Amino acid sequence: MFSPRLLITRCLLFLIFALISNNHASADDGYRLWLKYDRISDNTARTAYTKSFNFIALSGNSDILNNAAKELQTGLTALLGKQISVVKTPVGNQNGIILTVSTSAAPGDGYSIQMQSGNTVITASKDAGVLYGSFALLRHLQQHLPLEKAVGQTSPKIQLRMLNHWDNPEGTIERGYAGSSLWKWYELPETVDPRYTDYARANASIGINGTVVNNVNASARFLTAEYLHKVAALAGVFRKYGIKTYLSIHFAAPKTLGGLKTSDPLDPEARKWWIEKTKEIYSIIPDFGGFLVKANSEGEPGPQDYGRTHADGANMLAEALAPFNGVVIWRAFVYKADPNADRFKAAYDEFATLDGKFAKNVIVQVKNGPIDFQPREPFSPLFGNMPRTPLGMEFQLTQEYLGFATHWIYEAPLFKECLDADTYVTGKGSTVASIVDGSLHHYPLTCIAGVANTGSDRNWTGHPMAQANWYAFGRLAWDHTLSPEAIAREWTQLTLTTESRAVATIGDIMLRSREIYVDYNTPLGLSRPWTGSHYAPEPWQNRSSRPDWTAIYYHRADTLGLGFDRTATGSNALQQYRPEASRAWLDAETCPLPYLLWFHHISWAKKLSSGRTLWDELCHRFYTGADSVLWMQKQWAGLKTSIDPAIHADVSGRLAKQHKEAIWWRDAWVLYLQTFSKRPIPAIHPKPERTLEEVKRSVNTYLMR
Ligand code: GCW
Repeated sequence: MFSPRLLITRCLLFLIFALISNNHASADDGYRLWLKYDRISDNTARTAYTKSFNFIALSGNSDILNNAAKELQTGLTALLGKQISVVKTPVGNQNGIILTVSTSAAPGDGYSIQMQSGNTVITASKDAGVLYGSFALLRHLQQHLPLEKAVGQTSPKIQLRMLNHWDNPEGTIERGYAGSSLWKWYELPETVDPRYTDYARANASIGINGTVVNNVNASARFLTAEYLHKVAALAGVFRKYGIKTYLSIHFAAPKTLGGLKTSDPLDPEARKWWIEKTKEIYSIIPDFGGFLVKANSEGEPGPQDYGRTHADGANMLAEALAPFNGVVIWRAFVYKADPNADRFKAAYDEFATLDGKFAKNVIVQVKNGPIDFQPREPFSPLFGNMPRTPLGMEFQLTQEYLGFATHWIYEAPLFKECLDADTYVTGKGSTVASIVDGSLHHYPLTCIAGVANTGSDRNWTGHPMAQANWYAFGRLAWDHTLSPEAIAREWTQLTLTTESRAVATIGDIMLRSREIYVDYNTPLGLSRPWTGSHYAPEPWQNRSSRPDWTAIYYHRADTLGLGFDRTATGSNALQQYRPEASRAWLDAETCPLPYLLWFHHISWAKKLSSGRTLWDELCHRFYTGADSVLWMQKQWAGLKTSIDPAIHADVSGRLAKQHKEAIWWRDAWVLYLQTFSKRPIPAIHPKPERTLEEVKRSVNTYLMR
């Protein structure tokens, strides 16, 4: 029987359901990253934009320009909910977007956005600049900012803004935590996954213009014709978004692949082999970018196998690449198995004396810190000490030592800390950033690389919040003066929500996340590499084929105290810095606490500037760090109504695991260090619920998985 009441109830239920589902159209799987283009809910902003964008005028014709127009069209149509067409010339006196290329525009890859006679004009001197400007405009609109505020001009401070993928031919990723490789080598080149286009869009949207597709622990297989054609298929997608493709090479390829007797960089046959191979590469990938090289590092072959230097090796490759304007990016990540050496000093010792000996098209790529992507490191002393050799920066986006894809760490503060550090090489203000962007030493080539955190996981980075690290890297590569706060806000608005309360809360969590992690993982300047998984701290690891592959090598805990003496009474690594840069670090009394154990062996009972003894301060940090994850959880829980439910649940789960592990990691350190300090855990902290042996066992069980 027809019942009007039932009908009304049903209608109401339907309306409620429609409202809910419209709010979160469908569960968000994170695939769209920061390029969501959800319809703008702010009516005032949307109405204003709607009036301003009636067409997109593009007179030029190239893949990159067409992609710029296409992106604007897709983005605007979705953001405004109205169809906008791409035309050759502006339509009458209607307002629209005009895309133009002009030689007098912003230098390099830069662009300008101007308002002219009601039109929004994006001008650049290169097609890629127009693409970057188009993404910038979309970014602006996604934040619902007044259109006039988009006006301005910007050029990137660094020329080569690259991702380094540590992807292997069989589809695994070294230190990758978001699934397997994005590159489906088996299917390529016949099948080209549309995801490659989305990867390129994401990169172009933040100004990344280069990608090294394979692991620096390189397989020579990538240099075979078979693989070069696969790589060419990727390059074919990437170039349409202004991205050049590079390869990591295996230094011994002349021998292993070419069948030569030697790969000696001074051997004419080996040189010829590279010249021929490079010609072949350019015949297949005409705009190939160049080679990234890990040589004489962690067992990789290199010029030192033949008694030659890094410069000899790099210059051989540079010679082959020069006719094509290709570059060699030679990594400075080296250290020998010398039990008496300090790994901290290795890169400087091997490279500083080679300054000025590299060919013009060589960049030496230096990790931000002297050891290895630790949660906090002082800046590498190589920065500033090679004024005649372009030095590139290598950051790590994949969280090898930062809790993989489980722990939420926003890395922009870590990147900034290093970029803003003052080397004092030419006096105050000689920041690492001014070296990397070439302004201090007038480098002709400049480069910044991020070891990618992407993989085949639907949301690209495993942890939904780790997308922010990819994003922040690109934004800082473009402009290292941007603040981590501003980037966090921008990313959150583009990716998660524009609700101001939620944006503020998420920003707060992001900005504190790295410090919290440092506290429960490596406080006061502890470091923790060893050969293992690099996940949970295992400070007890004392056995390995080489001393610098143990954990005890780094923290140096003993009955007297803790920390690595790098002053004149120890390894004297501090001497590698300018006196003004190392002054505060030299003396344990003045050394800022975050760096204390990097440079000093401190006795357990020593009173620190905090007023606590070393032991009590360590306990304080480990406990506060682990407790602060609870704070992160609470903050996040309060955002339930502002965030897509799927993403909210995903992050909640990861935070719960992070909290559990923070306690476990705290316990691992505290219980282990207590065997040396012999001091009680201050009464204000609860005692660990397990013994050291139990903690060790749980780490082993974890590793067995
Ligand atoms: O941090 C270490 C990693 C290795 C990596 C190496 C490097 C690619 O543990 O997995 O190898 O650094 O940067 O070369």
